[in-house]
Amino acid sequence: MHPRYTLHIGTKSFSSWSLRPWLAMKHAGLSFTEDMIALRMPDTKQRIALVSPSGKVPALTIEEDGRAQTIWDSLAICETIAERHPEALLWPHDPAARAEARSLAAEMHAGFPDVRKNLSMDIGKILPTPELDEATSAQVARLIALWESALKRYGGEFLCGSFSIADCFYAPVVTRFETYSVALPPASEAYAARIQALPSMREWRQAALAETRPAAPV
Ligand SMILES: N[C@@H](CCC(=O)N[C@@H](CS)C(=O)NCC(=O)O)C(=O)O
Repeated sequence: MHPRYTLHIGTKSFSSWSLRPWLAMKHAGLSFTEDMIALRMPDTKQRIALVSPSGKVPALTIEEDGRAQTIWDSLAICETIAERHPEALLWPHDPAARAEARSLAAEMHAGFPDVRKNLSMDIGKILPTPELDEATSAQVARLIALWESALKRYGGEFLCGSFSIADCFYAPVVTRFETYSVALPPASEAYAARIQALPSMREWRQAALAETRPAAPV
């Protein structure tokens, strides 16, 4: 029996963590049910608690052989999907590229707190570039440096050659740089344009633009 996947995600305009495994699952060509829980609403916590033991989205429920299991956390979901669907090559085939892709995804997953706070994802909006403090500026510089270095080393369209989980992890950054008009060197600019042009990114963006936003954050 084929597994039945349900991906629990947050509001597409804001939920950068949800975008990552959603892109990985789309890239793997999987069919899955999407369960969107509106963030920043009075009942958000309560609704997430029903589907995710960590109280956060994304979470993936897999129903298979009469059992259901929930995997929470964006990186754990991507790893699980990569393991179950090796043919999708969600991690690069070459061991050195694979190790680098893992480092890139892990660095994003664990780092860049000031970029996440001060340049928060708000898909489709163009907002004034904020005055960046030292920590945020250093993190933006590191993001650009790691893109430039990976793009140069692998000479491909994506960070580690072909599209991988590393790209899923940096896709929200692409939208943040657009929203806050962060200037990029040519290779990074071209990379950002390639990510934005992916059919899956366009699909997510279109859905984000059609969302009803909360009148004020709660
Ligand atoms: N480390 C987690 C972070 C997940 C996370 O912070 N999710 C946010 C939405 S993007 C959330 O669920 N917040 C709870 C809330 O808004 O009540 C992951 O990688 O999945």
